[in-house]
Amino acid sequence: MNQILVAIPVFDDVLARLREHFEVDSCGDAPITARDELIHRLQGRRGVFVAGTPTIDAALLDACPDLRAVCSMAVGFNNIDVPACTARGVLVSNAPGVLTETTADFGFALMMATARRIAESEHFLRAGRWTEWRYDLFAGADVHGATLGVLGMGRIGQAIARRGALGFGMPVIYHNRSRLDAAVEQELGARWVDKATLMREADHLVIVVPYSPASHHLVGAAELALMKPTATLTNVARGGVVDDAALAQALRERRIAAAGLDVFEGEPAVHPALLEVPNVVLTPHIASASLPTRRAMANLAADNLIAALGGGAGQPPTALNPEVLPLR
Ligand code: 8YV
Repeated sequence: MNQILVAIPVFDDVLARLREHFEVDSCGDAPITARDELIHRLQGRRGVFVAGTPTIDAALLDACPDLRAVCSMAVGFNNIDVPACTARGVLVSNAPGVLTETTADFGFALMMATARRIAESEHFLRAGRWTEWRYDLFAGADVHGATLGVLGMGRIGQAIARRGALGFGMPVIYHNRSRLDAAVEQELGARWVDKATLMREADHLVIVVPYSPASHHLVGAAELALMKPTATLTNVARGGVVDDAALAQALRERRIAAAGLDVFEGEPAVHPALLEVPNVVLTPHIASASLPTRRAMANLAADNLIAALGGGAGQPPTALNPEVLPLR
């Protein structure tokens, strides 16, 4: 039996499935975050089960010559150097599709919580500060009928656009490197615009673009300056796509109305300036966190590992570099 390392905590039933095919070294309840420990535990191991962490780069691969498959239960794979894996004959898989609708639900909910000031008003109530009704008490922005701007129109962006267009009567504008097919644009009622127009015209901007060096600080001070003072910004993509320091400043100066953030530069650390401003809803990277979806994500990563290394039939279902198959 091949040996694998499960480097993050995972459902017991998924672990049990893996044990049917592998000798499993599991981190238990404590994710392996220290790089030295990760390298040590990967010696002699052919596969590793990860998520959006830890980082798997060329130096780690060179230090772990037995590794042949890196299977992640996240859709985003900016923590894994895929070309370095391919060059060394290491298979990489991610977990697309299974989390699309759940993540879109959350993105839409976070946008609504941001527009309607739900977190801020809850803190006010819990603090015992609610003493009277006022016409302007936590008055925010409307969602229905407002212009939804989507930055990054992949699967999740489209699912968010669909919610806005069909459920809330929102005109949808989007910016993406490539335009959608005309038929999909029509179904979503979505119009492609350049990035500056997106920033200027969106009432509620939702960011769903994958992180790469090309999307680093895609939204910084210059972009924020284009936004309406009544607009909101929601990020369910990756930390680093937004310049968090510039965003905190824009929120403090009320140059935009509010933000909703599920992801942060350098998370789990959060930029201290963001913790100081009231007009931001902060959540700990949970957009895909419904139990059924997290289980589906974990099982998809397990399917990939089993197909790649566990004697399972067929190809790994969501390999990012199937050209390395068959594995050495
Ligand atoms: C994961 C995500 O929960 O799939 C992704 O890309 O961002 C989330 O669904 C996260 O990456 C876990 O590390």
